[in-house]
Amino acid sequence: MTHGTQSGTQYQIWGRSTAVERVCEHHRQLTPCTPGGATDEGIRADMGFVDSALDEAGLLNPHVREYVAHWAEVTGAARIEVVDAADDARLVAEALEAGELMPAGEGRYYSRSYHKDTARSEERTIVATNDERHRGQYNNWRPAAEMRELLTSKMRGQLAGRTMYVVPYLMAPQGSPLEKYAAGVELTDTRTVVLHMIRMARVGVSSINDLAEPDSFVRAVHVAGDLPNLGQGTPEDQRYFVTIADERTILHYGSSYGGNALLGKIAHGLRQAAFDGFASGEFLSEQFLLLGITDKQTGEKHHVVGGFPSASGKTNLAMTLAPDALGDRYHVEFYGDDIAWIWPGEDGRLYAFNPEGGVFGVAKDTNELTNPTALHSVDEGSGAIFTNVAYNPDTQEVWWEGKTPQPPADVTGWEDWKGDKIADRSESEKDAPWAHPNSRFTTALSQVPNVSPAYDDPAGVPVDAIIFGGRTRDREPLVRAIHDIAEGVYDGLTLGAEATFAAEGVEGQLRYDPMSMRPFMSYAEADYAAHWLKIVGAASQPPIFAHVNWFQRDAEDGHFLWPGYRENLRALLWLVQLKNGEVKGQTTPVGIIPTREELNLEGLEIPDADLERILSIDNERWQQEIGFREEHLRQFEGLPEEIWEAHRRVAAALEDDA
Ligand code: OXD
Ligand code: MN
Repeated sequence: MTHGTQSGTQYQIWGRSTAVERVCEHHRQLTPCTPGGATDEGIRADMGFVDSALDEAGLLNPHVREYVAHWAEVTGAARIEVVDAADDARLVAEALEAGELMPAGEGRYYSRSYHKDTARSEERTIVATNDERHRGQYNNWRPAAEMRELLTSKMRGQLAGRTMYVVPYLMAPQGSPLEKYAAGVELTDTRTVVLHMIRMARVGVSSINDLAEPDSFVRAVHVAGDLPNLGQGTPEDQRYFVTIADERTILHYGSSYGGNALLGKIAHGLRQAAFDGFASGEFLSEQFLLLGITDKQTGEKHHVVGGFPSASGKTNLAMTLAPDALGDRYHVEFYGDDIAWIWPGEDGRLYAFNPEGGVFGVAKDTNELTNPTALHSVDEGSGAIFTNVAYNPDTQEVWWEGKTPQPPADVTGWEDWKGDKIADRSESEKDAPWAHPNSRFTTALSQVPNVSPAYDDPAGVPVDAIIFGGRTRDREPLVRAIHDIAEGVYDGLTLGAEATFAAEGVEGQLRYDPMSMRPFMSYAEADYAAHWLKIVGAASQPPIFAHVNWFQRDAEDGHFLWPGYRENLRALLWLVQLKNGEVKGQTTPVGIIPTREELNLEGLEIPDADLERILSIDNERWQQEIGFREEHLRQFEGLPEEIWEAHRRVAAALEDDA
């Protein structure tokens, strides 16, 4: 493997690309076959074009070859192109030429998705297996055979006359102990999906040629379909996003956006990997950030992983810098903002790495205050791709809500995320957002200014703390730490965020999102809880657990009681000190919280009353919460007794303390 630089971006280079067309030999012409132009026998005879493409690319793995040939035949692809990260510049040039990308300054690009294809769709996402015991509350379980047949019929013939890109990838640093779960081959009909995969994974044939178990790779097929005619969100919705977990096959039909289409990320990196981790008993795959904190005075380094439901600040925390006042002493390093694979190491500690190669971050509200690191990771020359933000083709600038307090004053040239001119908006349209709320930036990890030099280390890093953080306007203190493993896992299972509007739920009740994995659960929640107990329990030096909350508000005027953003590091520093036995904290029924004196507030002004509130426990609200939790956990039949015991211990401690 070598490294190459394109427009200032470093990509890992694994090999060469190749494209070979299906040639209609029975017509003796060197043109791609057209739909309906050949008999079945003719098509089969013509499948030699697949072999030629794979030969030319040096793709030797016989199982991969068979898989590619199978889906080339099903989809009727006219042309096969095997992709390597080194193809990026050429593919970008082709996408610019085709209008799929537009330039957004030097070495940066802009794209729009179909306007009804802008987010993951949880209702259309299914985990299928051959065993109904995998049915859970959240995974929309269906039988494997039924889904394979349905998806095959949807994909049949869809690539007639078109290219099928073959994207071999690795969701792990090369050489990691979990490599056997990391290899995959995405087949896709969409060039911008290929460009995203190059940024989000390690792409090239060497990732699948030299597998210790050559048949151990994820088969991931993506067909976008006819986007304007898929009935998105209607009773006739045609979209299906299916992971057949026990066959390690992913079949996604009907989208070209984000996790629906970049199959290495969520479908493989989370759903499939979570299932593999459970089935093998070897690891956890979680929607977690991963960061490192170095104390420059002592040289000690600690690593934190953590799960946060959407809109609870996960990416901002993952990419945080130390607050200015503490910057001389502490350095924070970024490893990952969305996925961590976690396993027990031989030394008795838990280890983790980020399986992704890039960041697919939400653009909205990203600015110099909330996340300067993210902003600089998409600087000119970064190779970043923006999707569905606002765009000015005259100046090649991009903008999204919250990038600056106000949108550009001079609207000349500006277009909203759908491509409509801002200047042409009618009075009733003028307050509509310029960017889609789920607009994104995609950039390689290597572009993040404070990325750890060890981000690509296959050995991973030892985990000192596992944190969960929701968005809760009252009740949850700034940080509460939990030493007991079962209580920690129980806390993760009861993680949630407040419904955004009271109308979405009962006031003060959370939308529970266990471990922030609700949309990615691939097997039954009771087994998931047991697997967590097993993996963390296997560590003789387990990490400390904690729950954090940056979002408590004043009951009267609603102001946030804690300033958030970079200041959040102060809560993590206290947690690390607690783990190291340097502070004791105060014990409460729901965990250990810092005393005022223990929290490092150097350089931070915060009113006494606010501090008091975020460092105390509201027993009455907690007792109400215990009732909600009980209802939530009851859905999971067969939940391990340790989890129920933890629940009863916390409930009894609250009663005693009332
Ligand atoms: C998500 C993502 O949808 O990370 O959670 O893209
Ligand atoms: Mn995510």
